[in-house]
Amino acid sequence: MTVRAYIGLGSNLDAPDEQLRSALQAVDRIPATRLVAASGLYGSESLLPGQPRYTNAVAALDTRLAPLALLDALQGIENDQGRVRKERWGPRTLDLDILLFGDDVIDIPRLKVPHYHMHARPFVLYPLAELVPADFTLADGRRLAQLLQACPFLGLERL
Ligand code: PH2
Ligand code: MG
Ligand code: MG
Repeated sequence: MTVRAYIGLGSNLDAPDEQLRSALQAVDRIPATRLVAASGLYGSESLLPGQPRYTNAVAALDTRLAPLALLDALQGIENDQGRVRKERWGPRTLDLDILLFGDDVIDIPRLKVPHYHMHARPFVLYPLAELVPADFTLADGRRLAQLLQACPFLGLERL
């Protein structure tokens, strides 16, 4: 069974735009997984003050992996691209988050889908909106168009 998943990409260290471009190629090489589409790149301030600006994007992929197998593969790519885990929300060369996994709602310690904070993050919602129909609804029933209206804009810039 193939599932359409959406992942959020983010970087604010070591040439963020390049980090995202190589991550997209690496995602397409995950076994049993195909990169279907990628949004443009977006720039914005970090939610945490005093950190470098972020570049973000969203990708659609089709995968036959189970959610945790996909998560393992994404964390492998984060590690390959030099991710060092120190403080929570610290600056990072690459962050790959599973936003949506088909219609699954997942709530286990390692993985929450739909992604916990996506409804309030313009750097997730605007790129996602490039990839889905206007009437798109998240697995938990929330409509993307309504989330976009309620979301702060935070000076998001399409690069
Ligand atoms: N990710 C964070 C914290 N702050 N800010 C922006 N602009 N983009 C991010 O991806 C981001 C952030 C932790 O995941
Ligand atoms: Mg993450
Ligand atoms: Mg994140």
